[in-house]
Parts: sequence; structure tokens; C-alpha cells
Amino acid sequence: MSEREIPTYCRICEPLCGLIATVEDGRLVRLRADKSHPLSKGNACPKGIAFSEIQNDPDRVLYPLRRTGNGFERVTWDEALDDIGARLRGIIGAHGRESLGWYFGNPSSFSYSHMLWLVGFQLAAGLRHVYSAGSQDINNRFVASELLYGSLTSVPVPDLDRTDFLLMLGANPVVSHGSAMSVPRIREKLAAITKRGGRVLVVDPRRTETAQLFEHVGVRPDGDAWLLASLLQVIFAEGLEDADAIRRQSAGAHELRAAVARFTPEATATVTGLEPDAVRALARDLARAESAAVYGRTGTCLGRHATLVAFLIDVLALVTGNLDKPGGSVFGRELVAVSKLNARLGLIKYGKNRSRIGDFPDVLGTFPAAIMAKEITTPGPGRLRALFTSAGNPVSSVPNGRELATAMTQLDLHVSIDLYVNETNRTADYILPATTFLERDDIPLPFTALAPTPYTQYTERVLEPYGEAREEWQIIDAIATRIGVQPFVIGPKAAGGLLSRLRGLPGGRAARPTPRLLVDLAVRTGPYGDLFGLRRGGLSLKMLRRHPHGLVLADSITTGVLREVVQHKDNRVHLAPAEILAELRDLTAAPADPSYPLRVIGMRELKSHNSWMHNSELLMRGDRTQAARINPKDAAVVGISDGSRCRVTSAHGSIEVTAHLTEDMTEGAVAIPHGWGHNGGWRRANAAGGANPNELMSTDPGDVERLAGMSHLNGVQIRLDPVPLS
Ligand SMILES: Nc1nc2c(c(=O)[nH]1)N[C@H]1C(S)=C(S)[C@@H](COP(=O)(O)OP(=O)(O)OC[C@H]3O[C@@H](n4cnc5c(=O)[nH]c(N)nc54)[C@H](O)[C@@H]3O)O[C@H]1N2
Ligand SMILES: Nc1nc2c(c(=O)[nH]1)N[C@H]1C(S)=C(S)[C@@H](COP(=O)(O)OP(=O)(O)OC[C@H]3O[C@@H](n4cnc5c(=O)[nH]c(N)nc54)[C@H](O)[C@@H]3O)O[C@H]1N2
Ligand code: SF4
Ligand SMILES: [Mo]
Repeated sequence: MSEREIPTYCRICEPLCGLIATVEDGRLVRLRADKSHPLSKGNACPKGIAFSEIQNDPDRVLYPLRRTGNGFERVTWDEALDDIGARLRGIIGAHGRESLGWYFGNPSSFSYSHMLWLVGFQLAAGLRHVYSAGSQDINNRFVASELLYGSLTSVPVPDLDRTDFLLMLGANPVVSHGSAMSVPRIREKLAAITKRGGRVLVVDPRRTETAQLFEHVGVRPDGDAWLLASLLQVIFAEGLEDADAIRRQSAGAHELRAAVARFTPEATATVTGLEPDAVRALARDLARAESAAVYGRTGTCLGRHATLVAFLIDVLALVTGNLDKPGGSVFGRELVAVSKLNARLGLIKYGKNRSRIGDFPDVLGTFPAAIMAKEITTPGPGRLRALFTSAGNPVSSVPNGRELATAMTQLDLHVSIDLYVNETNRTADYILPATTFLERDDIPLPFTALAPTPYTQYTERVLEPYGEAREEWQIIDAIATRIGVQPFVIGPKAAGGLLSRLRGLPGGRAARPTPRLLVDLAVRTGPYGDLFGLRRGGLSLKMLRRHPHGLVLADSITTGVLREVVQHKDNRVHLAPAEILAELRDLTAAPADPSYPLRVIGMRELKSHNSWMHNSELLMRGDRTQAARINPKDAAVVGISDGSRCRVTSAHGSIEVTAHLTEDMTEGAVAIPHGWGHNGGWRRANAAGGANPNELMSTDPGDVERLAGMSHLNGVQIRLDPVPLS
């Protein structure tokens, strides 16, 4: 049979680069970058190309697996689903539905059908124990938006094409390719800012690949709250604020101003490690720039004050007159009007429920993954007894993976939906094989609003599923049916309205709509939709199929939309909610502990993707291994040399890693990539060695960030010791 070339897009990370898949006899031959994609224009990174090795990996799970004494055996789908259903009914009968739980990992955000059916199942079954990668990633950003705008899912993005000044904290887009912003060819976009005379400042304890191309501000780990408070203090004290913007857009500036008054650059210098004069100059330059955008990512999300930091990032944009303004921090238009719909229906919220352990508020219906282990092991009503994990590897990605791995052996049932036997599901009762992104249709729902140049793309599946792999939504649906639950996108009240519309669709099976039918409906009635013919040139899946390389929806984000974004009754951005004033009041640096004089932070590498791409030969070429980046002065103090093994110890755990000495690290900070130290069913990855830095992290509820339940993964105090050669 002849080869076919099929356009699609990459769903590993957020630029969603266009790819061309070459397919022969139902098998993937290769992937290459799509030159016809309107934005990625022939650009793709090594991970995107190497995904062919994941697709064709002999270690992939292609059939349902059931646990035996010491391994797994292949079973049929019916055997697996019927037994899971029966066991679930038993658990529900004895302990109620509140004993069921779900953890969904990062790749789920790249599958609309997975997310839709998960939310539908959660609402229909009344699941309480829901956890996600979000509490190790971005939930603080959502809570900051809830406090500021009254809208959890409204997240501003830097207007890269028009800005004169980008202040970027805790992000390394040259390696990560950008997050909470969807920007193909991001390196070029950043370079264009300085080419047109603008500035890019990177606030990071490591002189990262991005910082090396631009200006670097070497903040101490977890010092961002102090730095941001100081920038605001200087702006207010020197009268640099945009009084007009503050008056038009916000409420509470007076209280906020008072709350930051004590954070002079002199007062915060010991925490930030920055010269007061440099902080003052930064505040002035930011305030006086023609336009400026302030952006923060995971480096600012995993510290002890993550929600405060995300909050202050937007405040800085607002008080300098840069919120919702060209070249500033701007709000993209959603492909599907999730924020508005949610504001009206109140389906997923903040703090609607509280967790049994630690009394944490839920964020979009999820609790902090850091408490999952204790929810399993702590007796009493509402104990977590049956856990599903889909597209996730929490034993690798959440704090104290050892505790979680041990706790999971106490579950009555653990079912995983994944591509691999990973560190988490290796002890599961069942592993159910999921399709890869090439084996399912898709449209990247959450990402259009995060793109400074809005675009989208619909793709049909490029390959029929290998083996017996199934799409997550089908699996969720089959499980739900067996416990008498009908997953649906939204709750029964709203479903009535939706259903009545669906009945008008040709062949629409109103009772059990497919994800594809629902997403088409949502896109067609959404902000860019064709309104069933009422809006010429509007979107529908049919229309998008005529643009298989993707479609740019606008040249830039429309500004002047703040009044539509803000859902607070007074229509203003709230600068001084009680939660934030309390955070600022209580903000004190953790006392120095001479037993743990250094601080560990995370970092990402071009050829790793969290925990799941270390089985690819292409990416692992040259015998890549994990290494901790250490400043030579810190290494000298304890006698660690470049390339030697060293022990990293915190109050919570200890790991051994290879030392890589580099002046790129600011003194006192040690960077260790996560997602290593494998013992799953991926042979190449297991052989790569390495350790899991999350063994150094705490799951004590007192160490989990209060407002959004963020895990504390950056800035944890550690000690280094040399490992003697044995
Ligand atoms: N120390 C430290 N820890 C961190 C971070 C950090 O910076 N430092 N970062 C955090 C962040 S931002 C994140 S997002 C998390 C990630 O945390 P997780 O999402 O829990 O873990 P991943 O490593 O992304 O594992 C994803 C799993 O999904 C599977 N998979 C891949 N594609 C699919 C698919 O299409 N369907 C299904 N069903 N399965 C699929 C993979 O085989 C893998 O087992 O890690 C967090 N942990
Ligand atoms: N190649 C590759 N790309 C990826 C991923 C991957 O694993 N590999 N993962 C994807 C995922 S899930 C996500 S969420 C995104 C994340 O996207 P980014 O957030 O851009 O990714 P990181 O490279 O982790 O950048 C975080 C930076 O924060 C810095 N940092 C650590 N602690 C602090 C601190 O206290 N303050 C400040 N200011 N900075 C600090 C780190 O040194 C690091 O440079 O990347 C995505 N893209
Ligand atoms: S940057 Fe790489 S991994 Fe991310 S979407 Fe593009 S090709 Fe895929
Ligand atoms: Mo992430």
C-alpha cells in the first residue's frame, strides 16, 4: 500500500505545532513539521518529531491488563469493564459514591473529549475526590483570577506582538515553548520584542536558556512575592501608577497600597537577593514603558505564596495601565464560552467544597493532589477507596511519591487509563489502554483564548487505534454505565436547554450525544461560531475540516474587554480581597535553617516531557541522564566536583543525583529536573536511572499553599553532601 501524508497537530505542549503524519498500512511511518501551518510554519521541536517513537513503542500498553500476583495478564475489554463495574458497585454499596476518586494528569488538557466526559462523569456521579496535575501547575493562577475578576478561567496573556516590555517571572519558554500562552515559534516572537527596541526581562534563580538571550534578574527561590510587593511599593511611593486606569478598572487600590507599604526594596533585599537600586530601576522602567506585559509561569506557581504571586502579577499590569491594553496583559476570546457559561451556571467553582484532609477549598472541582495519599490512608467517612488515574503519573509528579505509592496499595480498586505501565499504575488492579493523540479527533478548546495570535485547528484521527486502545471518553462512558451514571457535559438543569437544541440537529441522538456532537454545538454557538448560519464565516467542525492545516482567527487579541471578563457585581477588578490582604500581612520569610542552607527548584529540558518521554531513543541519544545544576561556590563548600554523585537531603526525604556545576545557578539555588527515576514498564526509561526530586517535598497540609492548594515544589530547603566513591 502507498504512503499517505496527513496534516494534524502536536498535542504534547501548548504551541500545538502543525505536524504531517506519514501513514502506511495503518502504521505511522514518521512525523515532520507542517510547513503549511499558518503559525508554526514548518517548526516543531524534537519531542514532537520523536512522538513517532511513542506511537510505535513496543513497550506501549495495547490491551487491557489485569493485575496478577506478580505482574499483569491480558484480559478482554468486557472482562475488565464488567469486573471493574461489579467491584465499584460493591464499594459504592458499602461506602457510598463519596469513596470514589479520580486523578487526571497533564495530557488530558489536550483532549477535549477526555476532559468533557470526565467533567460530565464527575458532575453526574457527584464525585468529590477529584485531583489533577493542576495543583502542581496552575491552580493558583485560576484562584488569583477568581479573586481579581470573579472568573476562575479568565487568564490574561502577554500581548507579545505589540509589547515594548515583557517582565517574565519563573518561565523558560525557549525550552518549555510557552505555557498558559499558546505561541508557535515563541523564541522568534520574544526576539522580535528586542529587535524593535523593546526589552525582555527574565526573573529566575537560574540564568536559563531564555535569560541568556535577554536580560536576567537572578531572584532567590520563592522570593517573587517580595519582589512584586516591592515593585508595587516603589510605583505607589513615587507616584508612577496610572491613576486613570486604576480609577476606571479597579476597586481597593487604597488598601492594597497600604498593604505593600512595608515592602520597600531595602526591606525585601535579603529575601529576593536583589539590589534595592536595581528593583527601583525596574519599577520605574516598567511603569514608564510605552506598553508592558507581566507574565509568570510554573516558577512562580510552586512556591509557598503561589496565589499571592499570581495575583500581584496582574496587579502590576493594572496599576501601570497595562491590563486589557494593546501590548499589555490581555484577555483572549474563548473558542467555547466556558467562563461566561460557568459564571451563569456556577457548575465548577472555587471553594464550593472543602477537603476532608486539611480543609482546602476546591479549585474547579479539584482538591490538592498533595493530600491524596492521606485521603486514602486516613480512616473515617468519605475515605478514598477506589481511584482512577487517567493520563497521569502522580507517584512521579506530586510531592512525596513514596507516600502515595504506599498509600495506593491500600485502595480497594485502582484503575489506570494510560499509554504505559508507569510509576503510578504499576500496582493498579487494571491498566486500560488509551489511544494516543494521533488515534483520536481533536480541537484544542482551552488554548485559543491563550494565544496572542488567536488560531485553532480541528483534526480527525490520523490512525486507527493500535491494538485494542480506546478513547478515554469511551472508557469513562462504559464505566459510568456500569454504575448507573450517565456522564454528560453539564448538569441536568442546563442539559434540558442543550438537549432541546440538539434535537434540531440532523441525526442527533439527543439522549446520548457524542463528544464530537457536543463540541460542534459549543463551537458553533461560541464567540467565533457560525451560529448555525447566522454568522457568515463563523466556525463549525465542518468549516474547520476545510482548513486542515489550521486557521488564524484574528491578527491579535481584541482589547477593551475587561467589563465582559469581570464577573464581580461592581464590574471592577478587586485589588484588595481579604484573602490577599491576609497573605500580605502574614508574609514572612521562612527562617534560615543551618542544616538546610540551600534551596531546590525545578527545571525543564528540551528533550524530556514531564515523566513520559524518556523511553524514546531519539530523545535519549547520547546517554542522557538527570543532573542537578549547582553553583560551583555552593559545591566547593561541601566538596562536590563536577560529574560526581551527591546526596540531596531535605527535612522530608533524600535522593542521590549527579552534580553538574554551573555559573548559571545563582548561589544558594540548586535546580533538579523532575520526571526521572523510572521503574515502570518502559525499558529505556528505566535504564536511564535518575531520581525523583519530589521525594524531597512535603505533603503535610501545613506545607500546602492555603488558597489554591498548590504543592510546595520550588524553594524547598535542602542540604548537599558528597557521595563517597564505593
Ligand atoms: N518537582 C516538580 N514536580 C512537578 C513539576 C515541576 O516543575 N517540578 N511540574 C508539574 C507539572 S507543571 C505537571 S503538568 C505535572 C505532570 O504530572 P502528571 O500529569 O501526573 O504526569 P506526566 O509525567 O505528565 O504523565 C502523564 C501520563 O499520561 C500518559 N499519557 C500521555 N498521553 C496520553 C493520552 O493521550 N492519554 C492517556 N490516557 N495517557 C496519556 C503518559 O504515558 C504518562 O503516564 O508534573 C508536576 N510535577
Ligand atoms: N521540553 C519541555 N517542555 C515542556 C514541559 C517539559 O517537561 N519539557 N512541560 C510542559 C508543562 S506541563 C508546563 S506546565 C510548562 C511549564 O513552562 P515553564 O514554566 O516555562 O517551564 P520551566 O522550564 O519549568 O520554567 C520555570 C522556571 O522557573 C524557574 N524558577 C524556579 N523557582 C523559581 C522561583 O521561585 N521564582 C522564579 N521567578 N523562578 C523560579 C526555574 O528556574 C525555571 O527556569 O512547560 C511545558 N513544556
Ligand atoms: S513545541 Fe514540540 S512538543 Fe510542543 S507542540 Fe510543538 S512540536 Fe509538540
Ligand atoms: Mo504542567
